[in-house]
Amino acid sequence: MQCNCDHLLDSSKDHYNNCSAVWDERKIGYPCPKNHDGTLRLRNPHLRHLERDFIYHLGLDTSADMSAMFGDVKFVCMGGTKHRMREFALHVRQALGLPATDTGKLENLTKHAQRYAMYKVGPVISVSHGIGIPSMSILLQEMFKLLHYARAQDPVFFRIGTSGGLGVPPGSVIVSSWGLNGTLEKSYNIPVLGKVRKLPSFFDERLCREVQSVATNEGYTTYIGGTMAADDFYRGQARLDGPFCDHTEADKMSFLRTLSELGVKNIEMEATAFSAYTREAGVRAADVCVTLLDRLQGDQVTSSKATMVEWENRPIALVGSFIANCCKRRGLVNGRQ
Ligand code: R2B
Ligand code: URA
Repeated sequence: MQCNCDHLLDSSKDHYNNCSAVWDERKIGYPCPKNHDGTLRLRNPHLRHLERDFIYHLGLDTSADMSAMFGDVKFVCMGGTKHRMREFALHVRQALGLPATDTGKLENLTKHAQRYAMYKVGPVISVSHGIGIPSMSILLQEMFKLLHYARAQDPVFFRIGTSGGLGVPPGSVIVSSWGLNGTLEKSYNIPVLGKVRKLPSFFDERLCREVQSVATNEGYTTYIGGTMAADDFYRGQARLDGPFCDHTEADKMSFLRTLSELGVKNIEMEATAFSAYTREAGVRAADVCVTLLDRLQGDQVTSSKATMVEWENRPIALVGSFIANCCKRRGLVNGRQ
């Protein structure tokens, strides 16, 4: 098989994980789902029988001209809140030097669906995913379908978010190398037809390094490290400040130290499913989160609004400048809007 890496930043000679040349070596168990032209092949034969596919939570269906609407998409950036993803879209519009629409407003493309907010600026989609794996993974799967129907080539996915840090100063940025679930496995475990399926939860190493390489790190550090994805903010993250708590401070500290020894740098609520599903789809992805506190020092998020805004801008700026660098290198800045 020939290498079909598209060398986003040329930071190293390693292949991306979804390169056809290395896919089989990685013994994933099924052929590379990426076509040679970089479009996504979905591994679901049932989809062929659908005359029209309703992508319910996005309020779109395949009677629309998906290629005209989304065929030029190269980057999809997801994050928890509608507000943050609107800010990200505005940031990217400026970073890519794209003109504003006549009204200056960004159109939410999910229209009547109301669940998520999705914006498109040039070759970039910015879309909110809510909190936690179920909400994020529905959106992620619908984005795969949308980009498949649109025949978008080699799309790269990002998640920008917040997290609790482990032994790093608050305001640090973590690019996740893998996701760890609540029972300390590097997998996303999902029950299917009454049986638990375990999907490995690793991110693309080369993409992680490329993202870290564009960090300016002005006054803070950008680390690459493991990320625990919990299914809860309180007990599930060993907090002592939830409405229910049946563990002691010593239990909490011992658990957090174990995580730290395993290489976990932060705790959030999506990394396992995000890495596992993007890997299964043959899509490269990076999870970039700022830490709002050091969990070895406490549980409550107490920073001021101004500090929080400044910290939340760090993943926006980092992913924004990664995308701007890639677009510049490839002369991609005059995409449709
Ligand atoms: C980080 O922050 C959210 C919970 O406050 C959740 O989406 C996450 O991963
Ligand atoms: N988000 C989380 O999931 N955990 C934190 O501690 C902070 C933000």
